[in-house]
Amino acid sequence: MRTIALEEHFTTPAFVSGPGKAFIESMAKGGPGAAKIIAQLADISDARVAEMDAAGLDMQVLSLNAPGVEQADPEEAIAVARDANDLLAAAVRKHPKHFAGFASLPVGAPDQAALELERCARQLGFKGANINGHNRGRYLDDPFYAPILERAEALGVPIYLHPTMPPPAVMQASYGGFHPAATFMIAGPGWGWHIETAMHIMRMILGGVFDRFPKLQVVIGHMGEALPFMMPRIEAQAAMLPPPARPKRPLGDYLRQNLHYTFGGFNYASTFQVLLSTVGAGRIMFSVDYPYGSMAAAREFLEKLPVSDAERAAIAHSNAEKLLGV
Ligand code: GRE
Ligand code: ZN
Repeated sequence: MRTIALEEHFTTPAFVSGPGKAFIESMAKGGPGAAKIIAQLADISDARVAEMDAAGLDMQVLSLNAPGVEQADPEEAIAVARDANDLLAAAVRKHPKHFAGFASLPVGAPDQAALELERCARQLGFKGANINGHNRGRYLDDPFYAPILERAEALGVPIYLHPTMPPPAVMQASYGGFHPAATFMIAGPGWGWHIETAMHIMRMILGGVFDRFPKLQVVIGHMGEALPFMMPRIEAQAAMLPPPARPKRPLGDYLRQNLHYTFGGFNYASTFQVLLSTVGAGRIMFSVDYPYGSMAAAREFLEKLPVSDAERAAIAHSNAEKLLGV
């Protein structure tokens, strides 16, 4: 069974010494496992390919690690994104069966970001873009970012919305007051990253993004970032809003028409069931969240999912083949 993994990360030297410096340094303090992860991130060559072959993974669609260039000033973001995209394109040329690319975009300069997306899709053969959450506290429902969304829709490529740390004001209000490591965990990969991403999607829905760009497809990881769990409740609440505030469609429709989902290391059977019953197997796709997740563990989770063979094949590869053209 062909397996295509969609939330798979790498770093570049310019990212590690620039916009990724603080994040990588705080990760480096995370003990002995961290050094291995940092080394794995830097390799998009033969060692990664060998690990994929050993685990039975056919393709990784690669994206620059969080926090990407979204918190950098636009000039630096433009340069680091372009460099990362060129390095990724070279890796894809060298390993065309194993690797495909999601573009990094200088979202703080939306016209440039739209041009870079077009360059990546048309000239480098990338399959979409990866955006790491908010851009210095501003979210994609802000009309400022419309050129990026318009271009993605016109090119027919999805945007993978990857988590990032909440903006500083939210960090302070909601996540402060613990041991720094506990704050990182609860504001980050343990909880806040996911809630932040779910709220970003809710902003896009309530802000009318998918009404303005009805064909736009956004991919989120982590079995839907808690949205499927909350959907019956928020859909009922939103339906009672007065007409000018009420979304054009029932909220669940956006989840089934404008979003796709990946595992992202949430190899949890109960969470999968909620996602499956909310959106169906046609919108769920395999991913590892490498190197944070284990290729072998994700592959084993996929094999054991209580779904039909046809659904398993859809999740493993055919949904991604349709969405990305890989
Ligand atoms: C990620 O998915 O990008 C990630 C990190 C750091 C820790 C955990 C994690 O960048 O899933
Ligand atoms: Zn990730």
